[in-house]
Amino acid sequence: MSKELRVGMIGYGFMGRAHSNAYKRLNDFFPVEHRPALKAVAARDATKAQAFARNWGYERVETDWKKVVRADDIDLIDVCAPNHMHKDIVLEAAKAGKMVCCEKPLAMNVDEAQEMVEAVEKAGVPNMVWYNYRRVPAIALAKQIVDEKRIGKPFHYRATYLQDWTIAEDVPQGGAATWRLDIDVAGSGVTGDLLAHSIDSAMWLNGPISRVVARTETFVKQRKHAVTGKLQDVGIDDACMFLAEFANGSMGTFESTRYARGRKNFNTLELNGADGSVYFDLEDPEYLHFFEYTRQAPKTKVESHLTGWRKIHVTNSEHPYMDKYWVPGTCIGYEHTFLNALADFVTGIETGEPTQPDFRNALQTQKVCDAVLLSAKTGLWADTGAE
Ligand code: SOE
Repeated sequence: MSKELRVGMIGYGFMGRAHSNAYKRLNDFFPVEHRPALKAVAARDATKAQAFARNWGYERVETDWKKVVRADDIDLIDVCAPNHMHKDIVLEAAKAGKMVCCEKPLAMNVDEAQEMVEAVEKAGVPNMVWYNYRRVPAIALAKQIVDEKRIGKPFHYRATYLQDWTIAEDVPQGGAATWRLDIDVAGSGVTGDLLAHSIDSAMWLNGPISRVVARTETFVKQRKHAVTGKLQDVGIDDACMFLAEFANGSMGTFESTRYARGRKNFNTLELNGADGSVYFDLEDPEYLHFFEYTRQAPKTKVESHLTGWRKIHVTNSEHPYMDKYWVPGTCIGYEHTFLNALADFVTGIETGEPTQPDFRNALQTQKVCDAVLLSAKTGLWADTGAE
């Protein structure tokens, strides 16, 4: 028997589209009981919200998000509004007993995130943060390989997340399209927007990050504000690099910028252990690179001329999520990472086994982000407190 999952979407930008696509396609690919129904979208700009609602099939539009959050015909609130609104929407949604799926980063800072965790846990409502890259089949396969203990004792973790869209000095800050450059709306720059993804993947694959030391840079010091038209100081980090110590004793390097000319969404990770390594590059998304070190029994002829990296085409039905899609050798795309995340979330509701990353798990990423920003200010190592 199917059950309706009545969705209220807050926000309608890039992520609103990515999530809406997931709701619409869920039952085409995944055998879950719940059937999403796109009930309402809330956004301040009624004209744009109406166009969005028409396009994606939402039944109604509200300009006050509280009306959607409190509506009786909504089960799940999806928070796609800019970061500075996450906390208020989540607290209200928890109060109304709604399930909540929130875009990353969970909050502007740890204090907010902590409050949000307490709210959803007290309300007992299912919750998830859309760290979608965990749901790239190749990254999920990396996790499987780690869990199968094929990497052995880990030594190094290496992540890069590079873009180039803010190099021009006339890109404004603030407003609908460029709020990610406005410190009051985004909370931080590349640390919360891009490194948060890298940190989430890193801790999923390699466990908690205990300490960091960071350096950030703001290359363009002042930008016009898209709403006021005034030239204002830029408060966000345009680039950030940090060193990390993991609780398991391994070391990490993380680099992120929006000033890497030619890099559009270059998201890579590598983990090196005593028995093997994995490497992933989002510009080659259906592949996982795996090196397996084979110990030779004494007196066995070592065929070292045949060792090397395996480039695994992660499209077989035995690979994570891939049995839900096409035949082996055919690939899926960016949008499917959200579909996979939603399927996991709904499965979690149906089995009672909470899907990760939930808010408590995403709080750990927030702790690392805050420690990175603190260390960049003080120039000193900072403990993260992440578990
Ligand atoms: C920023 O440009 C951005 O859209 C991030 O906000 C997303 O989380 C990332 O996946 C793609 O880049």
